Amino acid sequence: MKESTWIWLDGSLVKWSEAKVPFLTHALHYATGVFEGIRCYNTSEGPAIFRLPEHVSRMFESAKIYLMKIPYSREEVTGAITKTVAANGLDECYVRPLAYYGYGEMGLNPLPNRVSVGIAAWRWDSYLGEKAEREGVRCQVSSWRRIHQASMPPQAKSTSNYANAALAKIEALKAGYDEAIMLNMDGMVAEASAENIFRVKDGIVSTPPASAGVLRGITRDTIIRLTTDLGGIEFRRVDISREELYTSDELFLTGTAAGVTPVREVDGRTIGSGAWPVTQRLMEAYSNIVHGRDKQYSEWLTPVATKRIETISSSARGTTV
Ligand code: PPE
Repeated sequence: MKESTWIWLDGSLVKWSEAKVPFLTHALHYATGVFEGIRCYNTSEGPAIFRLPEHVSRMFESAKIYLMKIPYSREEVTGAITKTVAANGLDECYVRPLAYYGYGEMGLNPLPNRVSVGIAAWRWDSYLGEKAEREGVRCQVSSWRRIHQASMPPQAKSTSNYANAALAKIEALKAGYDEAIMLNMDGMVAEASAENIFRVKDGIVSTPPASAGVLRGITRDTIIRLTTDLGGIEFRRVDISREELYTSDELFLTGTAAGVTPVREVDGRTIGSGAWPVTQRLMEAYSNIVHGRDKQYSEWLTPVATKRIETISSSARGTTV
């Protein structure tokens, strides 16, 4: 991990190495946290965060599902995110806000504990490997099923959901694959461990609906919008079966961390002919948007006035949100 300098913790910037939590932090034991994954990209007009309001809204919605009260307003969290990116002097980075139940009482009821918020930002370039974008990734359909909405809310981006995702990811990596694709309890395709999935067949682009138990990805939403805006691409939100994965002309994954990544193989079956013209078109459009080269989407970018901070005097600490 490429460490940066500052982490925002409950209202102030603290040194990366000093951003520590007590061992009996509730969320550490019971996974009572909600989080986001956001990216900041370099544009010709300086660094800009992609779809920041949508990410902040999703975090507050995740908290609402869990009856968690984030002790800051959306505006304060938004301001704290841009401040963290700016203070670290980063032009391209990944941003991780986390709201979690802190130290106080043990036991399953999280409500007596204080809700803390932390925000880290660091350089995180390739998520699925250096060659993923160029060569595509190899996926395994997991033996672990995606959590069902009757047990856990899959649309909340909660830390607890990622124990399920981690089991699938570990299994795929140990079997020599790059990523896991999870089916839902009905046996239909849900999503990858940290990405949504899209299929291209006979020129039609499709992705499973939210009811398949997927996280409503913001990259997914961006790609859906692009299928309309680019023209000549038909889009459908439909359930996808396991065998439809194998017989796709193209498959690709979408996520903030992974971007838009082609899938080259699933369970030993090569996908399509090994060329991905539709995926490539969407990848290029996505890259132009996030890097501010397509002005039509400039409202999706929140500029950050980078102002690297070297030290913070103790009197300045804790004074600002
Ligand atoms: N599904 C899951 C399960 C998921 O974790 C992500 C994001 C997505 C879909 C795509 O959502 P979006 O980023 O809004 O397009 N996964 C985040 C966490 C990755 C991590 O390892 O941590 C991410 O990409 O930031």
